[in-house]
Amino acid sequence: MQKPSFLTAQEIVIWDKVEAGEPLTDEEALFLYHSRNLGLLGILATIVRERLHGKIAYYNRNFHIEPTNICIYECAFCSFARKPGEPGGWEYTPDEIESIAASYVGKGVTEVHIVGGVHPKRGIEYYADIIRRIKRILPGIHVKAFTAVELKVMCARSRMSYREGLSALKEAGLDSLPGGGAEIFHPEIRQQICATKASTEEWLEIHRTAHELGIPSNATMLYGHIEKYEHRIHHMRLLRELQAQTGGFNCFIPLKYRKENNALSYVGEVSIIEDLKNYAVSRLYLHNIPHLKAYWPMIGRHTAQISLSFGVDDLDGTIDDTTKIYSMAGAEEQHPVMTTQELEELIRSAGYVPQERDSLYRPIHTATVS
Ligand code: V47
Ligand code: SF4
Repeated sequence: MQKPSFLTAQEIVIWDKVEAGEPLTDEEALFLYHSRNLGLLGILATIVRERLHGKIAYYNRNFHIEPTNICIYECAFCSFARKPGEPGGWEYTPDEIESIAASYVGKGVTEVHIVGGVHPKRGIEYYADIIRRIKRILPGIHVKAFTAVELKVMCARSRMSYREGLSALKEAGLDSLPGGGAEIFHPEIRQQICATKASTEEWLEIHRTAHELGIPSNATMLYGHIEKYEHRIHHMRLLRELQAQTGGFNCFIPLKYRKENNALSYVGEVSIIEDLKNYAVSRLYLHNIPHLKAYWPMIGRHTAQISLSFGVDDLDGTIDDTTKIYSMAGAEEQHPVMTTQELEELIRSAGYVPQERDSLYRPIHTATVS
């Protein structure tokens, strides 16, 4: 692409690095976060996005199971968790989870995403049984399950090391890990928003172990609350470093903090401009993580559509209304569901080419029935 003539000296240096595919420094990422030139951020992120994926925008057909919202922790940003016996809490039995899975037989879904609260009593054996039951009902399904925060506690309950716990779950049919629980890695912020759950080092160790066992994973970042740009860059630097060692991250997912019904409500929410800026800087800084996902139930379908021009190449899935984490926190999509046709139309009308993918980003050309 022709370099515009109005760029400043520092913008020219960054433009040249982006075109050459060189990693940006922390200072350059900070400079971009402070830039008011949103158009330039979109162009730069699009150079990287199109080098990696052309005009393709991926989506998949998935559904969510949130086995329980009973949780031993009290993260300041969470609207979802309840203590045992508190109104609004739920715990599905394994039979109920089986019936949820059974309701998707023949519907062409390729992935189940399982994330929930950190239950005080359940260990690896319980969750391995759930995975086995789901795979018996939907044999072809990819099971992307359990954040590092959940895994830490279930391994401890079963007196297993991370390696032993993850190996047992893999044996039962676990295919990949979702990226949740990462929040913000910097200790100044982590201490204030989720002091007691898995630490940064534990989160990274669990993902490293998964990668070593051949279990790929995603990584998230909860942004737009009390953190500063420096904390976001520190977060992404740790991910970039682990990725350089293992190559196990498929995808990065920035999660916008939503403010309803939680203890951080007083900080409010950031603007859509901030969301787009954050996608662009993530795409530019995380040069070694192949995919950038806009999680549309969180930001709404229209912002997700614009995000395709700010570095995003994946709109996640045709999520059924089975996820409550974001609707309870005030996301616009109270019952998030989009059909394949709706998602494809959303992508096409933004000037991109829809491509259904499996959980490892391999194209699916015909409907797969599980
Ligand atoms: O870690 C909780 C977030 C995460 C709020 O891997 C909130 O494809 C915003 O793991 N505002 C769990 N975010 C979700 C998760 C996930 C989500 C999407 C895609 C993938 C993937 C994984 O939900 C938590 C936390 O960061 N969260 N409360 C809130 N009020
Ligand atoms: Fe529990 Fe997760 Fe909510 Fe924290 S974010 S309170 S770990 S459900």
